[in-house]
Amino acid sequence: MADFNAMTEALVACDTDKVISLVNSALAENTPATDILNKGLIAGMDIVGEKMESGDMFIPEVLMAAQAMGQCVAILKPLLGEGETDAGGTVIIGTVKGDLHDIGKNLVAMMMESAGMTVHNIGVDIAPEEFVKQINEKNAKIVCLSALLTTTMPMMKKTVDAIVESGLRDKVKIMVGGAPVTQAFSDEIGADGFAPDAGSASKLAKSFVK
Ligand code: B1M
Repeated sequence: MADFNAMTEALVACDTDKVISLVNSALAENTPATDILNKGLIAGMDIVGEKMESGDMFIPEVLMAAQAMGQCVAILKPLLGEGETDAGGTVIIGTVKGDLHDIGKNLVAMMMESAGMTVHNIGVDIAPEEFVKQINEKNAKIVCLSALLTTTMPMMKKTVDAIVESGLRDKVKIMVGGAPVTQAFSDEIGADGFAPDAGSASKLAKSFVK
């Protein structure tokens, strides 16, 4: 049986080789990729966050854990999809200006891609005007904004405002997400939808293009 606790512990210990080996063993035992992600890896990143907050882990260690997480996500990627194709719709996704967190945003992009959407993952620290430029250039139907910091949430509102000012608001659905973001915040800033995790983000995006 998959040892999710060992996976969590290895991630918190930044032991990349061990966590990868545990992920591979779990897959060999036919453990669902979503269980490995949620019960082993995301649980580990939550502990990393707590340790970071209490001063028991420092930025270089958090980065090492994040890199280990990224390698595991790459292993799980082909297995996380819903196996659907041709959901239609072009999506732009990025983390808002001032914010460098990308693991969750990349997971959302991955789930949408595997649901058959065309996803342009434009990175982190993206200014409002860059989102506008990309929506225009890619003729996107959906734009997804990610923020992990309470201090960068106001940048989501600035991005929504920039989209309104550009005249593109009626052409694009705006979705928001990230740990501190809520449905109430989404409503308050005039976004079209909030998703708490990658799976629900993918479902919501599909509902917008159907
Ligand atoms: Co940062 N960090 N960090 N960090 N970091 C948090 C977010 C924090 C909660 C840790 C803590 O103190 N407990 C805290 C924020 C506190 C707050 O604002 N309330 C924090 C802080 C303070 C900081 C710095 C300011 C620290 C410092 O420098 N003093 C700094 C800021 C840098 C910056 O961005 N300008 C910083 C830096 C970093 C690292 C660079 C070291 C690293 C990021 C590496 C990387 O991303 N490549 C890092 C990390 C790893 C974290 C934690 C530990 C883990 C984040 C993560 O990847 N989670 C995090 C603590 C935590 O979240 N528990 C923390 C796993 C990921 C799968 O979940 O990103 O939530 P998540 O994504 C989910 C959902 O939120 C949702 O779906 C995803 C999958 O289910 N989702 C969306 C995400 N985006 C979406 C977009 C959508 C829809 C859904 O669009 C529609």
